[in-house]
Amino acid sequence: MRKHFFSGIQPSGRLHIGNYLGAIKQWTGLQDQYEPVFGIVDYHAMTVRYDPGDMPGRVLDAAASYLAAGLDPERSILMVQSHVHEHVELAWILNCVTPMGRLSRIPTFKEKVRQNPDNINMGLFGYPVLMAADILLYKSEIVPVGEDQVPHLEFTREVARKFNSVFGETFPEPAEVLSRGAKVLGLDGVNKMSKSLDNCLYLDDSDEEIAKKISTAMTDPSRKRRNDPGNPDICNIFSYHEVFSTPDEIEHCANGCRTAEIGCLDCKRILIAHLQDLVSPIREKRVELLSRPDDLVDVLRVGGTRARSIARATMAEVRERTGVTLGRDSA
Ligand code: AQP
Repeated sequence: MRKHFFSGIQPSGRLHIGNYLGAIKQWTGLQDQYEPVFGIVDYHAMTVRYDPGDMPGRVLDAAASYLAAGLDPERSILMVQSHVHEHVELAWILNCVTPMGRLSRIPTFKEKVRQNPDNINMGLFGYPVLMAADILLYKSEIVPVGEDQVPHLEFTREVARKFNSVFGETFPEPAEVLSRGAKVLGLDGVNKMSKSLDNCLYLDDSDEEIAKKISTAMTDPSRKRRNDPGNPDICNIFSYHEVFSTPDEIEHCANGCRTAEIGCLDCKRILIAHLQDLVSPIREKRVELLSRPDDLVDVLRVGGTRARSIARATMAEVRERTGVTLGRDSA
């Protein structure tokens, strides 16, 4: 039997190439070795202000992106987090073995507080605990994620260890699996590419939008004129080349930039072609999938049922260990 692991993306906006490289691309390669659970984590997306009327559309949109980018609902379990209540039940139990001081030191919390100063809520504070529950509910031994999630994985291991030491061996300590492109910077060249910062190349951008965004994106800030030699090491566009271009193209761009033989636009043209090749088929497939929303809902419903049966087994064990079984039905 294939082992499970859980990984997910928030339906907090359109998915972007950071989500693709940090998560979805790796996921597609793990579908034979494991029976993965890929969640659309809507409870996580509630930690910032949102319009409830938008949520169903965002979930559908994420499902279409998952499928269009190559996830196969036969080999994987595609589900919505809120369809499996055990996620929040386990999160509560894990809350009770989590020191508050440890949570307050997590860098992503500090970052979100900076971004949402007027809405610092308990959900935001406890976000890593819910994420630990997502992962541990399926007894994940690995979790493919982008670099920004490494502190959350470290925290998840600590929570698993704490639970095991208090209540007995129950959870494995999951390891993060990072890909090439585990940290994609946004088009601003400063922050990580992020839905909420809208500094993204989206998986549904048109060829024209891709060309426009890359043509106007920041490069090496010290290269002011075409004839100035540049430094690829501090150029955001070059960091994209390192992920998307061939070794020959990377060398051509690095040397051409350092010697000023090529200008930023020459370098960008090569990148634009690669990005258009990546995004076009995903965009077209998404349109086709979104024209059949009922089929997408069916995929999520079936995935929810499959995920629930794994989650129920784990929670039965967790309730046993924590002593909350008296008078309960087994489910
Ligand atoms: N820029 C990135 N580079 C590499 N990987 C990334 N991921 C996100 N951004 C990058 C990876 O995508 C997965 C899901 O992320 P998420 O949507 O659940 O949360 P996030 O990391 O907070 O993504 P965003 O776009 O920044 O969302 P908002 O703006 O709503 O907070 C994770 O595996 C993540 O590593």
